[in-house]
Amino acid sequence: MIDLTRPVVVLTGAGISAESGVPTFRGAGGLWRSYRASDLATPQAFRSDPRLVWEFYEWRREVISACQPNVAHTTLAMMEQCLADFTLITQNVDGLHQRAGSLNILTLHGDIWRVRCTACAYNAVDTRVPLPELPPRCPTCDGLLRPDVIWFGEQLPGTVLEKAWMAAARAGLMLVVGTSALVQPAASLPLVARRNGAVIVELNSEQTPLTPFADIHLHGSAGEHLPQWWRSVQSG
Ligand code: BJW
Ligand code: ZN
Repeated sequence: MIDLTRPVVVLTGAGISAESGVPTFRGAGGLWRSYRASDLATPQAFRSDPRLVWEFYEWRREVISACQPNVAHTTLAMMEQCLADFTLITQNVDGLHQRAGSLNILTLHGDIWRVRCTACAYNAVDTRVPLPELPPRCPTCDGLLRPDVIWFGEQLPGTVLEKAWMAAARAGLMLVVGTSALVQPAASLPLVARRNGAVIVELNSEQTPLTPFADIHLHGSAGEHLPQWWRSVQSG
């Protein structure tokens, strides 16, 4: 059933980083102070209180900087080394896939370690924790900087989304790990793959709206099941 000679595409969400200690969005750790993460990850929240939103991101950056990639991240990096046609699509902004050694990554929702200016084209990596001033200002025009991530209601970067869509459409196997499969357009990618004949394998500690459409649902933690699944697939 699993044909590794055809293109393999993996879509990941917050659940893959949970065992590294990064809180998920909709799980128990998804609250910061009394705010839901999904209420702060919006342009409206940033417009009305940029400092509050930056304090949320400062906290996330601090938590993530203390985390290490886990065995699920490293398994995906190994898969990339072994397979001729492999694409990793992630909704995560934490940079743990990159730190685990994955190379061909499409980051749908941006990167928490980059900042960009709300007034000019300035866009740069900034890994300082903590940042020297909050909210940070643009070194070029003194405008307000924001995290270089995609918030609700914002368009995903066109070229990245186009590449992800094309990868999904030509996939022979799509592995979906640790996402609630609620947030569009990422949640549609496995359905695009399925419509074009891909086998869908979902790995999640819970059922999701994707579960009824998956050919295989592996129920449990990514850290335990992903390496196990990869060993079993490799040994045929
Ligand atoms: C484990 C585990 C373990 C735990 N092992 N598993 C069509 C219909 C309805 C609405 C829309 C639509 N099209 C667009 C929208 C609006 C919106 C949307 O989808 N809303 C829905 C919620 C209803 N989408 C957008 O606004 C997107 N923009 C867009 O489409 O533009 C065009 C447009 C705009 C407006 C209208 C129409 C079109 C942009 C979405 C951007 C999402 N941004 C965020 C924040 C990023 C920055 C940051 O990190 O701060 O991205 S929100 C947040 O959700 C973050 C995540 O990447 C994303 C997905 O979350 P994820 O990864 O699934 O995490 P969780 O926590 O939800 O789930 C974790 C899962 O892991 C769970 O299932 C656990 O069981 C599991 N798990 N531990 C295995 N150890
Ligand atoms: Zn600027």
